[in-house]
Amino acid sequence: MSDTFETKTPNRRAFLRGAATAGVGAFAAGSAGAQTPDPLITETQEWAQSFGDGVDATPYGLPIKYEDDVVRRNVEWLTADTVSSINFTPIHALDGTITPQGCAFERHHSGAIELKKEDYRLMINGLVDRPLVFTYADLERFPRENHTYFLECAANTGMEWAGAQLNGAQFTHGMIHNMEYTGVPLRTLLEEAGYETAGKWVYVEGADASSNGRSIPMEKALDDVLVAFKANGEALRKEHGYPVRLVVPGWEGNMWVKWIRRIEVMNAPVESREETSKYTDTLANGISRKWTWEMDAKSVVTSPSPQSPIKHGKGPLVITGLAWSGRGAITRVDVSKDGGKTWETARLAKPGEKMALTRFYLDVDWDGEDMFLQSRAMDETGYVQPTKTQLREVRGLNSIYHNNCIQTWWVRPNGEAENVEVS
Ligand SMILES: Nc1nc2c(c(=O)[nH]1)N[C@H]1C(S)=C(S)[C@@H](COP(=O)(O)O)O[C@H]1N2
Ligand SMILES: [Mo]
Repeated sequence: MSDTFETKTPNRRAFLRGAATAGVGAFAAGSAGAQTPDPLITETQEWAQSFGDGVDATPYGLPIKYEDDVVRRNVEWLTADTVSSINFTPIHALDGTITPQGCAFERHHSGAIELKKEDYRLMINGLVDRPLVFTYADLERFPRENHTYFLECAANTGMEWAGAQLNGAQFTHGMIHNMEYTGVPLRTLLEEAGYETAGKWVYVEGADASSNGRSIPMEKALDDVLVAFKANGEALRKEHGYPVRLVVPGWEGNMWVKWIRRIEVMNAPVESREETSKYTDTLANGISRKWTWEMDAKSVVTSPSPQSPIKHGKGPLVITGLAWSGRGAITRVDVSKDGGKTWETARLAKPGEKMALTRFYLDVDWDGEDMFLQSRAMDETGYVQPTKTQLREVRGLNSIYHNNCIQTWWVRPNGEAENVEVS
């Protein structure tokens, strides 16, 4: 099969037609030149000689053992311990756009807590007519909505500012996940409490020891923020804030407070730790820029990539990746095979959705030569994902957060890929 691939394929469709006749046809005719019979086809296999598992063998299903390398991973040297740490989504091994909760990256400042629904309370206080406390059961009685959004930690790709560092899309770009959330608009709860016109901000905090408090402008709070209790149809996992978390579409992950316990309506921001000494961007002149809430448009080729090398040799190759923007929908993604000299427009699996991951594909006939693979996202505001050089011109070299530059994978003739910098 791979021979046919490499020698006789002027284009993909011709290859697929050729395979159908050369392979299956030759067997049916028993013609000379047919390969050794394939026992996987001609012999009754072990799995067809006895019964498989009955229903209920696994009341809540897990991925099959052959996929057990598709897991979250952390980078040990990044943090001193795993309680205040981060791990990464295996984006190199996933397809489509929805991230299963079981492998969606986690970021905790003081560990993932266990909080029962019965013990859950959500307080709204401050500049409101009626301070209120909701139980979980109360929240379930408000009209709900479903929306799919990405959450990206502001530190995603943060280790790559000075040069190519981590070898894999999981590690360079895996502080992201994309889920379908079910929840109550924060606006509904604020209206229930009767927010006052002097209330220009909300301060949101979690029930964990870190509390992770953040100030959010009232305009955003009333726009699309959700108080969510389901993700991808099921209860939130403990690590993502069970039983209730905040969803702040398009804005940096730190604002998506997990185990949310209190929302205070205020006339000014709190200037908490998480919005001053952290999650600000130190510019070249040493001055730190604050309030960079929106995540700029960004993309990455997820395969081929260092953890997902090409194993089939030259010929038809599916190049794929993810694109997203905190300012709206992705409208276009370009892919370069030569480090940004020339670009081809990729195919979007479906039209980009606002503040959600978009899957792109570029189906190519690989000549087996070196490639410097890049992707470049554009969003509906006309914003184009910058190169690393363009980003450094504005931001200098002291930044950690909000690195949305174009990524390069050097794919070699043997199919292996490496993180390199082509700025
Ligand atoms: N209560 C609380 N909320 C939190 C955090 C936290 O440590 N505690 N971490 C924040 C950060 S920095 C990020 S990036 C996201 C991560 O969400 P996830 O763990 O579901 O991926 O949650 C945010 N919300
Ligand atoms: Mo984060």
